[in-house]
Amino acid sequence: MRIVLLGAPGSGKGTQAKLIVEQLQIPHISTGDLLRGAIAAKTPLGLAAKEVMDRGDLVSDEIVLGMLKDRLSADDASNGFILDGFPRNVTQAEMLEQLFQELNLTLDHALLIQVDPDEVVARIAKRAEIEGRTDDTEDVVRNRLNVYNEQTAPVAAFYQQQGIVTEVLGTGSVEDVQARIQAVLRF
Ligand code: B4P
Repeated sequence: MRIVLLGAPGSGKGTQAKLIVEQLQIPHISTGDLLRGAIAAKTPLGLAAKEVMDRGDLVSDEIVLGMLKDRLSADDASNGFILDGFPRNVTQAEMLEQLFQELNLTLDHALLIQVDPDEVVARIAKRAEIEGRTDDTEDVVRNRLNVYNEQTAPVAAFYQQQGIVTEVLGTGSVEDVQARIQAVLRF
């Protein structure tokens, strides 16, 4: 099964993706995690991405797509995968569609996790205390929300035209959200 997870920063995409992969035994491919890995390894790509991520802006489409192409070609992705954090804008959605055509793949589900902006800010403030991510400060989170509304929200409309979007309420406990997703994916 090939799934795209959409939702605002802090909507629970990463949290839910980890639970879905346990059930479906397919890899969790998070562009945020791939970028943070490149930053930790201090690669040239990571150094370029860090500055952009620390502002809460989006890293260039070319960098992210290059990373993703390599990851999707790995053996463990041959039976499906969950894409978490990609596509982040309509250009990336179009690039992904082209990549799928080249690889002869189809997308089965686009899940849109819906959470209020106030809840998102509160969740990320809590994560900031625990993990200290440099893009989790309040100002940067507000910018990330603006970027989401301007650039990522239209991606849902893109997939809506293909009839593969399901909206899932992202509030309540992690288990509540998981149960809603399970009902959609039927596992
Ligand atoms: P991401 O790593 O994708 O970060 P995110 O949007 O904050 O999502 P995350 O997965 O961390 O949050 P989650 O909802 O799981 O992106 C970071 C940056 O990388 C971007 O700003 C951008 O610069 C760059 N980037 C990534 N992909 C890109 C792309 N394709 N193109 C360009 N740039 C890109 O969890 C949030 C918190 O909520 C957690 O602490 C969790 O414990 C908590 N939580 C989850 N579910 C909950 C629930 N039900 N109740 C209460 N708390 C909950």
